[in-house]
Amino acid sequence: MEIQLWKEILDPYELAVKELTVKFNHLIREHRSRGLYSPIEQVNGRVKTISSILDKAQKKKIRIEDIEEKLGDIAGIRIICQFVEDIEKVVEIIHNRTDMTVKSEKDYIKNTKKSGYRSYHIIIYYEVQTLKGSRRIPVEIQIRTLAMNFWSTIEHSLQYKYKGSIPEHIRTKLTSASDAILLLDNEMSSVRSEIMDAQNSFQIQANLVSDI
Ligand code: 0O2
Repeated sequence: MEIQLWKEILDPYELAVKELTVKFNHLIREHRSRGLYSPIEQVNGRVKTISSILDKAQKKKIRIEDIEEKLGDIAGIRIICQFVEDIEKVVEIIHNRTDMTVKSEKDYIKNTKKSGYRSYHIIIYYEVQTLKGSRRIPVEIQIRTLAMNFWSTIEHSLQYKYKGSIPEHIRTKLTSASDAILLLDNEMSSVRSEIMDAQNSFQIQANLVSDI
């Protein structure tokens, strides 16, 4: 398929990612400007590159004409939270929104992947307006803690480096690092309310200074 055609196909996905990034960032600002703790710490978005779309389609034996229907993560949003408890809150926010329809969910926090990967995935439908009218775009939202994100970013780079076949001795280290991340998240949860209080009073101070 020609590059130009791919660009046209991916254009509404780009729009969906841009709009959703703005909306989730706005949620962070809304919480903070009201002196409330934000369950979302950070938001990133991306549209899969053409080469990684084709790689994944080949791996999953998906025909080119079925890619849009069968690949749920062409458009992706990553929401990073401070604490595991915040993830539930974000899931609830997404369920309650009228501009996002939940298509499916995967809880890799309760059901950790064999690799040690943890994250909560939700595929939503999100409507965008294009020159050709409205389009319902599937978007995969990955929600995870800062610690889970640290692990998965490192593991993702290693998968890339070793082309998917990470050597056994490194796999063993990744498994124990994943266990350590679980412990770290649990420890942090036990001081969550103290940290939230400290951050709220810091935010209120910052708002007062910016009002002067
Ligand atoms: P990239 O480069 O991040 O886009 P399935 O439902 O299993 O048929 P799929 O799409 O593999 O299909 O679903 P899954 O398992 O929910 O994974 C989707 C995405 O989650 C992956 O996209 C990764 O971003 C992330 N992910 C899943 N498993 C792992 C893992 O073991 N380690 C890391 N680091 N990330 C993982 P891509 O397209 O694989 O990669």
